[in-house]
Amino acid sequence: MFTQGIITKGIGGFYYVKTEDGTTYETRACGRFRKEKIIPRVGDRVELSPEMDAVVEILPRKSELVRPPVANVDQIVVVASLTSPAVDMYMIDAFLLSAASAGIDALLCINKSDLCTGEACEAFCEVYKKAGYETVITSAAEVEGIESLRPYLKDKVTAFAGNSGVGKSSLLNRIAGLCLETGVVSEKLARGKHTTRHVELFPLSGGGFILDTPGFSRVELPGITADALSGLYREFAAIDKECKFTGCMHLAEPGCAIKAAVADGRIHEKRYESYQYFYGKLKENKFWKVGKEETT
Ligand SMILES: Nc1nc2c(ncn2[C@@H]2O[C@H](COP(=O)(O)OP(=O)(O)OP(=O)(O)O)[C@@H](O)[C@H]2O)c(=O)[nH]1
Ligand SMILES: [Mg+2]
Ligand SMILES: [Zn+2]
Repeated sequence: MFTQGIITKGIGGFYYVKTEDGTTYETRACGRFRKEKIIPRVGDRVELSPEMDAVVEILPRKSELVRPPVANVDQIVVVASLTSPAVDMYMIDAFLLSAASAGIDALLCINKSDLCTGEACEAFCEVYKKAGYETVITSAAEVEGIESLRPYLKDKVTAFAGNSGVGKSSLLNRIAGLCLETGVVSEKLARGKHTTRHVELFPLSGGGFILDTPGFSRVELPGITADALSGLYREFAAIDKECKFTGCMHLAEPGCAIKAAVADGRIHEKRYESYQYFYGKLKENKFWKVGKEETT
C-alpha cells in the first residue's frame, strides 16, 4: 500500500505532495511519466514511493485544465478588473470556454471595484449574467465583496484564473489569510508583471481548496476546435436547436436562431462578437497575441 497525497505545488521538476497526516514531501516524478508524456499537475492525487521521494502513480483525474495547468478542480473563478489592467473580454471568454470544454464550472469575479463606479461593474457583469454565469464584484484592496465570494468556494476545489495583475493572489490573501506575493501593474504595459510563477493549492478553513495560478498575457484556446466552439457558449445551448440547418455555424447561414437572438437582445452582442472572433482564429488554426510581450 503506497502513501497517497495531493500535489500542492510544482517547481523546477519538484512536486510538493501533502499526505493525509499533513506532512509535505518534496518529490520527483518517476521516469515513466516522462516516457508516457504525462505531466503531474497541482491538484493531482498521487501515490508516493516507499522512500517518499517520488510520485509513482497519478490517480484518475476528475478534471483537467491546460491553461492554467491544474487537475481535479471543481470550478474556476475567472478574475478580471475593468481598469489597471484594462478588461480583456477575450481573455475572460478563453477561460470560460476552456472550463466548459473540460466540464468544469466557472464564475466571474470583477475585482478592483474601488477603481471604477459600481454602475460600470454592474453593467459589465450583466453581459455574463445574461450568458448564465454567476458574478461577484470585489475589491481585495478595500476588502469588499470577499464574503460574497466565500459561499461559492465552500467544500469545492477552486482555481483562480485571469490575466496578470487583476488581483488573484491579493484575493486569495484576503480569503484565506495568506501572504502570497503580489505585484504591481506596469503603467507602460498596463498589465501585471507576472508576479505568480507557479500554481499552488491551499486549504480553506471552512472546507475546500483554492488554487493560485500565474496570469497569462496571451489568449489561447488549447484543444478546442472551431466546430466545437458554439457548444461552449452557455447561452447558445437552448437556442441553437432552432437554427434552420443542423450544423449551423451561426455566421452567414440563413434562418440562424443565434443571430436572431442577438438581434432581439436575448444573446449579448459582445458575446456573439467574441464567438465570431474565436471562430475565425480557430479556423485559421492560429494562436494569437493580445499583449506585446509574452512571458507566461
Ligand atoms: N486598487 C486595487 N488594487 C488591487 C486590488 N487587488 C489587487 N490590487 C493590486 O494589483 C496588483 C496586482 O495584484 P496581484 O494580486 O499580484 O495580481 P495577480 O492577478 O495575482 O497577478 P499575477 O500573479 O501576475 O497573475 C497589486 O499591486 C495589488 O496590490 C484591488 O481590489 N484594488
Ligand atoms: Mg498572482
Ligand atoms: Zn445558427
